[in-house]
Amino acid sequence: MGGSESTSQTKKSSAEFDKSWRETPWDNKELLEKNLRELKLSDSKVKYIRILLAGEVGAGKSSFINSVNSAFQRRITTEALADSVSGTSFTRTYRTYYIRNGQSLLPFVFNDIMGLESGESNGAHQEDIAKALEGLLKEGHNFNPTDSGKNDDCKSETSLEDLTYCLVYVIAADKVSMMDDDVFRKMRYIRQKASSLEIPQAVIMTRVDEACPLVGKNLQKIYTSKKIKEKMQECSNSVGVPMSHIFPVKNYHEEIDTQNDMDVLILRALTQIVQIADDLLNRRKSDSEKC
Ligand SMILES: Nc1nc2c(ncn2[C@@H]2O[C@H](COP(=O)(O)OP(=O)(O)OP(=O)(O)O)[C@@H](O)[C@H]2O)c(=O)[nH]1
Ligand SMILES: [Mg+2]
Repeated sequence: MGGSESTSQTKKSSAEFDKSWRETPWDNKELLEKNLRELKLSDSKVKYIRILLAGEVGAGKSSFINSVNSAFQRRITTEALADSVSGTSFTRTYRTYYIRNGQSLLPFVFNDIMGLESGESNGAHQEDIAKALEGLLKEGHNFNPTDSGKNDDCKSETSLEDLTYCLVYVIAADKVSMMDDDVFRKMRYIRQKASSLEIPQAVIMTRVDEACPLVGKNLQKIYTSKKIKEKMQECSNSVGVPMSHIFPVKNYHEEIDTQNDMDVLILRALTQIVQIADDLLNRRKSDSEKC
């Protein structure tokens, strides 16, 4: 064996696993997309299930919604505005994002809320997020931390579509180690609230290209990169969500065309999240039938 070959093998063994530890259908984007386009919810009375995205300022919440939309429209879309300089939260109002499927809409929607920041009077107020989980927050609610909880921004009645069916924490892989204790404290509060409402939770881990140069060059190395697994474990420990519910993605941020590997990770993550959300819809349906 030549010297350079053995050096490259040693390098590989230190940064990469020999085999991918999670199977990924890189050649099957069309099937992932088709299954989502044809998805039928387990309760036909419900038009769509709501997925709530929460996370630190600049974690990539708006970019994830744009990325999902781009994957379905097969072109880059930027409806949920994303900020290029993350300081304070760019998203300030509570808004529902629908994904178009030809002439109709897909049966899942997203809400992107203002980012969590450290300090009581900064970022989205945890009480507002708790209200969003219960489906009580009105469309267009302004997340101004100083006047949060205004009752005129709350609904007195909710429909099945207003409820949240999955809470997704969006965490940037390259920033998870530096996340502020205050942000974790806010997340824990939201987590407790979600658990008391039996709302399932998942993590979208963004910016994998920034966290691991190997993955930055080739996204198919996502599940062979030791660094990415380490970051996923960090997310799992920090927010208390099991590894099986942590989905690493690379969001569209500088691309001008959609790309197969990015779409596969995004659609795969979405498939799992929608399934988790639909399980709750099914449980709620069975419970209401028992009453
Ligand atoms: N390299 C890279 N950059 C990303 C990725 N996802 C998001 N970004 C960038 O990160 C920055 C913040 O993204 P946003 O989507 O605005 O974050 P947000 O969570 O909505 O932030 P707030 O609305 O301010 O709370 C933007 O400059 C994005 O382009 C990713 O996967 N990789
Ligand atoms: Mg945003």
